[in-house]
Amino acid sequence: MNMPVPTPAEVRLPPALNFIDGQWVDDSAAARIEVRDPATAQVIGEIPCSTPAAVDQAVQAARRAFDNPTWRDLSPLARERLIHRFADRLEADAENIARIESLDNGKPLMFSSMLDVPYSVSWLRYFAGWPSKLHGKSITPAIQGSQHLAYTLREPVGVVGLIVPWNFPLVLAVWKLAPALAAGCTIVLKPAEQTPFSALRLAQLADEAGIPKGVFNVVLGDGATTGQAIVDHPGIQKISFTGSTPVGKRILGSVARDLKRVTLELGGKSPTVILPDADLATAIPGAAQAVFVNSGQICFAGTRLFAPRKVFDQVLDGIAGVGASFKIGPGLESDTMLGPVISERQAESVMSKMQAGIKAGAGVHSGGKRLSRDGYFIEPTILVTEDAQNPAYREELFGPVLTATPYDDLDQLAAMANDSDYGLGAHIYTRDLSAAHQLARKIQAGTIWVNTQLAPDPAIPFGGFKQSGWGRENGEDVFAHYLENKSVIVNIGN
Ligand code: TXE
Repeated sequence: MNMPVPTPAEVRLPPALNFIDGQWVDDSAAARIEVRDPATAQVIGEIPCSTPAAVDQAVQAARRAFDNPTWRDLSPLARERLIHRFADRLEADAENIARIESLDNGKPLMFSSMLDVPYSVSWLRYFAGWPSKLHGKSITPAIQGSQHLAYTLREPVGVVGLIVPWNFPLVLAVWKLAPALAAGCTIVLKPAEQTPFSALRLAQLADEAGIPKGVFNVVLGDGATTGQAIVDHPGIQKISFTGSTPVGKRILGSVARDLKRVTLELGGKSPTVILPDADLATAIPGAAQAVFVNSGQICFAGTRLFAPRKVFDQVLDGIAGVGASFKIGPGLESDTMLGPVISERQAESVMSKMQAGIKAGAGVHSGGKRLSRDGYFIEPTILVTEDAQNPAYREELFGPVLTATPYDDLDQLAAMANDSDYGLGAHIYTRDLSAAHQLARKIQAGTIWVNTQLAPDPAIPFGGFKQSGWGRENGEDVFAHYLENKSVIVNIGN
């Protein structure tokens, strides 16, 4: 598909400053971080590595906004209207913000404009419907019975710290802030230092939509200084983090100090399981998309493939063929299907983990190379191993790399799929509905996709088993993390 694409210089980036209390604010005490276009490695901006003082300024603004009657006492329907207006603004800005996302992250403009932005609008619209449906309950007390009237109130937790990674900078910011706004919380959001710009544009759009000043603040910076200052700030009541498992564990240790509420959406090593009866015309492109889209930088990417030995070569050749058909290039180039990975550090990490897997005995079916051009491009790659201890089989590579394993025994499949520290997602391909449901019950993962892939939805809970995280995003379940339940008990007896 041909679509008009701008040059990097034609993309209109928002100011590279913090957005606090509805104002652009610099942090003059902060060191600077360069932001690079991953397709060329050229510097496209410089952001502050905000200090704890700047984080405190944002937290104070968010607290004032939380206590302000213009936000606190907004009726549910008025809150809904405001979030819809925010969605309208985002929709109207779709082309601009998709360009920002593709320049900053490197992802194909086709995807940012057809997936990331429309998905983000849908998330806002879905959560815009919730404020008028968030009710407490009336409860008959078990001991006092009708002598006591008891009911629950659902109250926003307060100021929330939202920490977002670089693989879906816009989508993941909206996954977090849409339910936070619906619940009535106020926000300090830190985008990843590699991809700060779409979150800044989002804050501008929220302000234009009439979200009161101080409700949605963005603070720029790295993890160690700025992210940690958010996690440690006593004025923040809840942290929602998406990122690596080691940082998630570290955050858990930090929030223990003041028992902040926390949700963690961490790494994955999700299986794609092809059953012997599967329609390979569906399974092969599905498995390829599950691992190669977004250059493999998806937490629930299908990175471990299990296919029957009888059709193993056919499946692998098919997946490699789909990978080879994806045009590799900068996100801002027409027809690009596979962009770069996010950074030099990430490219080196993917390549060294791939090499470790090969050194430990994995065969290279296809790909395996970094492209010799500017930017951070890696070929779609398939490694083959039957050794579940191979590092490429066990570790999250977060690049366009599939580890494939043939199987003979159907009864071993669930155990093979579950042989991982992670449990974020799984894909099953089969025509046998009963086999699909049985396997879905046995696989330890937060989301199971059957005969489809990469299809998150705002109404469907998402999160991980095991070391893939704590808590659920999306759907009604997410409100457990943004609302406190308060019980009121009244003696109405004589
Ligand atoms: O992640 P980090 P990195 C995985 C993936 C990838 C690896 C490393 O395997 O290869 O992590 O990526 C902020 N307190 N995922 O190093 O460091 C940081 O500034 C508070 C999976 O980039 O976890 C950024 O905003 N915040 C994943 C965010 O955390 C801290 C998406 C993610 O960065 C912090 C990204 C701290 N101490 C990477 N340290 C997914 N689940 O989708 C860092 N941050």
